[in-house]
Formats: sequence, structure tokens, C-alpha cells
Amino acid sequence: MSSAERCRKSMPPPAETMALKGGIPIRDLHRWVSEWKAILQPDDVHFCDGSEAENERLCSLLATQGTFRRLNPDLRPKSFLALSHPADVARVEHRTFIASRSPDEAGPTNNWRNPDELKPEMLKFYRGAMRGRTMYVVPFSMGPLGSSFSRIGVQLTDSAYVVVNSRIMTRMGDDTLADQDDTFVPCVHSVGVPLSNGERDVAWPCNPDNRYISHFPETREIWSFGSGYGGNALLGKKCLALRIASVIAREEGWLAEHMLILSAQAPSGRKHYVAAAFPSGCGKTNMAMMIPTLPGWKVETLGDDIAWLRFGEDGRLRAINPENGFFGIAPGTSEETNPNALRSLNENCVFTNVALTDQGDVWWQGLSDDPPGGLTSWKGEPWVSEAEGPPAHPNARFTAPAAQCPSIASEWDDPEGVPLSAIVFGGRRANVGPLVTAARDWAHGVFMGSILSSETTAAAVGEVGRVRFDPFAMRPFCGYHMGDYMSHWLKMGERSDPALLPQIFWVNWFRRGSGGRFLWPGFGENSRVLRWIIERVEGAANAVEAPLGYLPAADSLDVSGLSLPADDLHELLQVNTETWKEETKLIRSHYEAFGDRIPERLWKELERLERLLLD
Ligand code: SAT
Ligand code: MN
Repeated sequence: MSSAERCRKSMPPPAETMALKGGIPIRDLHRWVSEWKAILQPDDVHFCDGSEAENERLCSLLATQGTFRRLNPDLRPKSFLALSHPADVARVEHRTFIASRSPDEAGPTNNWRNPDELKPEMLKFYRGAMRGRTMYVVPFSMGPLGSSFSRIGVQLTDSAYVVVNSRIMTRMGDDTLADQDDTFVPCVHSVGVPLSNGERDVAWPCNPDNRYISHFPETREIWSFGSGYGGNALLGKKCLALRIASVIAREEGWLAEHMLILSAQAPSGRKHYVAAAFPSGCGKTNMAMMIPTLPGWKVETLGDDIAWLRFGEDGRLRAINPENGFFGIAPGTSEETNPNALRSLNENCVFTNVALTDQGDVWWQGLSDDPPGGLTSWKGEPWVSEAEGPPAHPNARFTAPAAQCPSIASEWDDPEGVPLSAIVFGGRRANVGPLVTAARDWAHGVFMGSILSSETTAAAVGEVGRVRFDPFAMRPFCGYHMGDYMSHWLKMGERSDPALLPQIFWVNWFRRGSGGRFLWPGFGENSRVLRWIIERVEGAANAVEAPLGYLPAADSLDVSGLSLPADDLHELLQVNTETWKEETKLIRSHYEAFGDRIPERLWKELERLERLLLD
């Protein structure tokens, strides 16, 4: 039975389910699709079932259209390369909108639009936007099917590339619509390039002059137009699982976070789960798949980008990864930095904006020391030298099924989630911040999250390397007022016994010394920091109190076997009072931007830090 037929046969859901979950009842799916069909005017409508056969058909279609290039099946079976339009290579934060009733709801970190204006404005673009194209109806689940954590979405899209990627990144298929009592988050996406009769399509259709990534939190709607790339177009990811989910989470008392999830097992056999928030392009995927250099330690992967956290009946904060795959940054991924990611890419993958070798395989900066001869760049041109720019775009991505990762934890898709022992916040700061600091308590940890800052990366369009405050690494992804989000974090800490809450830490792998070199080796050596974190949770690691929190005592961070100069270690493990006095001035103005929405408790934490820095 097709999903459409199933819809027609369904029973209406109880009203309270709808009110709680929001969105549209699944029984109304067909009506919603018809309404949009009338607006978008596609030539065809295809309900995706998520099957392997359907996927193969779409990949062949994309190859025929020139969007996909089939990679050499001997080297990279069932894998494809797509090269985007050069103006459609990353998230577009300046064209990302939160359209809530009042600007106050969206807050200063979001671009607010009045929904009553934005909708008519976008409808003008949507009208007839799918002419000459097929409209795919893509049902998906964020989170394991049947888990109480999970949410259903249905995306309409005219991009087969988006369908193929969504099948890797989400649980996609008509089995997600089986529970007719459930609701779905309606997601509408068009690349914004209608085709007139007989007009030939381009390899990467997009409409860069008219991009909109719009969210309507009150009605749980997502409308995207003009981009085919990543978080702009795979609407289950940042749009649903973070921006819309953060709003739902506030109402329902849970957290939707930009976090990886890993498990760390000590030589004793004890296992702990850790979630860690870093901005895009700061190494979440590498950390999630880390191979510890410390003997006897084992790390397994549960997620690399998004975590949904809620309290279990036992009072512990439990996490699931709502995604089904990894949309990771390719450049810099290598045998040295992330062998588990490389192994995940052996087959069944989509690569976007990497370079092509003359063997029909992929290449990117860092994969080998020197670029092989005969490369074709992400711009589709022969690559001869750096003069043409890098062979792969700095935000080039791989889309890989999570289950293919050699370090994937067997419990990664447990519908109950895993109980967290620690939450880590990290940014990319060359000059500020010790390697690791433990918060005094939950509220102090929330303070640490709220003052997270980072140098911007190529994951979003704009200047790279500019320092900005990125609270909880959620600045581009929080669907409501950031000050209210901070209050919500504080309130979450009051919902359970403090002894059961995960402990909160702050890390910075990216400190630089003279000549710009990194002070800390990073990657697998981060297991040393992870070990300190776990031992701290277990009450075993020694710490010294500093203005910022607890730092590892001189002998408590295991640096055995590392050729780390004593001066560097000293630099990494201290809070430079002068630098931090300057930083607190910036934190003050960061807070002031949120007006009276910064909770009193966080102002108190800031005042305490200022006072401690004077002592
Ligand atoms: O393009 S995405 O938003 O999906 C990736 C990222 O920026 O984290
Ligand atoms: Mn991300």
C-alpha cells in the first residue's frame, strides 16, 4: 500500500497528541501535498518509499542529468560525486529567518521576519517553482522509529540530490507514516528554478539571488527556497532537528543541541557517555570518532552533530542522535586525523565539492601529503596548482551512513537513548581559554555554554576566522530568543537531583603559540582530556580552582609519552588574568545584547568571574 493510500484510510488522531507535538496530523498528509502541488505546479509527484530500488533509480537519474558522477565502482562502490554551483556551497545565515509572531520571540541572534509578510513574499517565488520538475514527497523520522524521542517530518522537494542525501541522513521511507495518530513537521523545499517546456536542466540548479531558509516555529513549518546545499536543503537536519526542535523542546521540557555523542570506556571497563557541543567546522566528527592514544581506552561513536536530551525516569539526562548519517567536512579528514571517518566512506556515499582523481575516485586537502596528478577540482576544471584555489572546496562534504562507521556503538540507535555523564562545550580560540576546565555546578556550566565563542569557519557563508560568541554552539541554530534558551538550560538543571546531572566542562583544542603553531596536538591525544573529564566525573581527578572553574592539577592530566614542552603545558593549563579581564568586557557586551532576557543567575556568574579575576 502506498503512503497516500494509507493516509486516506487513516483515523483522526486524538487532539492532545496534536497539541503536544505540533505540526500536521499524518492523516492530513495527502491534503497538504495537494495544496502545495497546486502552488508549486510540478509536472509529476513521487511519494518516496525509501527503498533501495528507488534510491538506485534516483542515483541513475542524477547521473544522467550530470548532477552525479558515479565514482569508480572498484574503488568506491555505489558512491557519487556532486559539484555544486559555486555560489551554493554552505549554509546562508544571512538568509535564514525565524518568522515568529514578535521579533522578541526570535531574539537578537536570529533574522526575524513577520510570518504574515514572509509567507506571501515566498509564495510569489513558490508559485510555479516546480514547473518542468518532479516533486518528491519525502517522509522521514528524526530519531529511531518508534522512540518517544523521535519526530516525523515530510519534505517536499524538487531535488533528487536532496532525496538521496536525506535517505542517508534520516530514517526515510513510508514506514515512518505508519502511526496515523502522529503528526509531522511540514518542510517545503524548492531549488527555485522552474523549467519551461523542453528546457534543459543544469547540473546544480539553484537560485542564489533569492534564497530563503525560513522557519515558522509557532506552526512548526519550514520553507526553504533557492539553495540545494546541506543544511539549507536537507531540512531534517539544522532546520527541523535544531531550530524547530529547540522550540518544541522548550515547550516540552527537553533540549535539542548541536552536539556529538560518544562513549568512552576506561581500561577498568567502565563506560561513560559524553555529549559535546562545538560550532560547525571545529572537529565534532573527529572527536566523535577519535581513536584514543591512551592505552586501554576505547571510544565509540553515537553521533557527530545533533543530540536530543531528555530526562529518563531514573532522573538521568539521556541522549539520542536524531540523525542516521554523517554530513562531515571532507578536507582535513585523513588516516592520521580520522581513520574511522575514512573507513565510513568506503561505499554508499555521496561526496559534494571534493576533487576527482583520474582513477574516478575522490581527493581533498589533507587526504595525502601531496595532491595526486590529474585532479579535477570542485569547480569541474583540471587542477594544476594552488593558483586556481584548493582542489576541494573548504566546506566540501561527505554524506555517509552512520552504520558504516567502524567505531559506531551498538547502542547508537537505542530508542531509550544513553545516560550522559558529561557535557562538554568547546570553541576555536587561538588566544583564550585553557585546554579544559570543569564547571563548579550546573548553573556555572550553563554560564560556560553561554559565553562560548569561536572563530568562524567555512561551514557558513561569510568571513572565516572572525571571533564571535556562539552560545552552546547554537547561535545559528536556536529557533527562539537566546536569552530564553539560557533560562531553559538553567531550568533543566532544576528538574533532577544535582547528583544525577551530567557534569559540565569547557575545552579548547585550538590554542596557538608563537608562529601560530597549535599548542596541543589534538585528535587522538584529546583522549587525555577525555580521561581527565571521566576521572573528574568519577571523583578521582585532582583539580585546582581557578577563576574560570576547576583546572587539572599539575600531575592529573596524563601527558606521558607526549613531547609537549613544559612551557606549552603551562600555557595550556592556566587562566591568563589579563586576557580574561579583556574577555569579560566582551562577555558583558555579549550579554547586554540580550537585554533583560539574560537570567539573573548568569549575570551573577559573570560578576563572580570578574571578582575572582581581580583577586
Ligand atoms: O550544512 S550543514 O548545516 O548541514 C553543516 C553544518 O554547518 O554543521
Ligand atoms: Mn553542525
